[in-house]
Amino acid sequence: MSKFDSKPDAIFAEPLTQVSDFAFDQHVVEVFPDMINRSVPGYQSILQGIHQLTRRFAQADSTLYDLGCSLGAATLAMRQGAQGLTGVSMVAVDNSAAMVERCRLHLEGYRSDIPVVVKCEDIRHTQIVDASVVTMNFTLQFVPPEQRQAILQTIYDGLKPGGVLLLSEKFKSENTGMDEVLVDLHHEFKRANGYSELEISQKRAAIENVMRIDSLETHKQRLEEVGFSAVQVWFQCYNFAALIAVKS
Ligand code: GEK
Repeated sequence: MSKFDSKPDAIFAEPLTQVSDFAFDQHVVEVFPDMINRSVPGYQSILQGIHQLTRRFAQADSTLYDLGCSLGAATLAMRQGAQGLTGVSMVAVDNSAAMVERCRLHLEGYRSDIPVVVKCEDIRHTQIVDASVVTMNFTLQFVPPEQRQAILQTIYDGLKPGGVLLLSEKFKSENTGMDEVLVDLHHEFKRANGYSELEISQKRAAIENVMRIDSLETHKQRLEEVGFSAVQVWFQCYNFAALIAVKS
């Protein structure tokens, strides 16, 4: 699994007079691999799991989707997992032009028989057709909550029988006391990875309006409401979890 080359993330290192909403722009692209590895507990383990689960659930003559692909780390994990299957193609989608441009460059650096189309598109408009594996690795949390169900329905409808959605999200605990514990553990993780108190608090302020997180119960209920028959958390570290949802 590649960690890609990255400059160190120091985006929130200096005090800002006003913290603007977080955007996946060129500055973020430059530091993204460092940022996500130091901020998301278990990120590399989740990529490894996406590789394994794709190996298990990808079907011949189907399409694999990576929605919110950023620089293509999950795209690569999926592509490796599907190696050897016939008739497979991939679609990777992100609505940040800067991410998409860099993602295309990254993917060119790896050889594979499986073609990948990288689209600059809002995942709310992405059509899902003949899919066997659809991944949203920390993307749904950036979609307005009231629009999440419609995306999941489109994914469910576009999956073949036996196909799966691999959904990773930061979540909140429905128990307020426990939520505080999980949030504290995550902040300790960030401190241990070299982020200062200032960086942690400014990033928190920047992301507050753009990333609205649900509880695991809400995620599971929504997945079941759109039709998924089996929903299982397969990874969790603090307030970060990865789920698999199967279409029977
Ligand atoms: C990884 N999956 O490395 N449509 C398309 N893309 C979107 C949308 C949208 N509506 N909203 C946000 N994005 C990756 C990591 S990062 C997670 C995913 C994070 C894109 C956004 O531009 C960004 O590239 C990505 O979703 C979220 O496995 O930074 O916490």
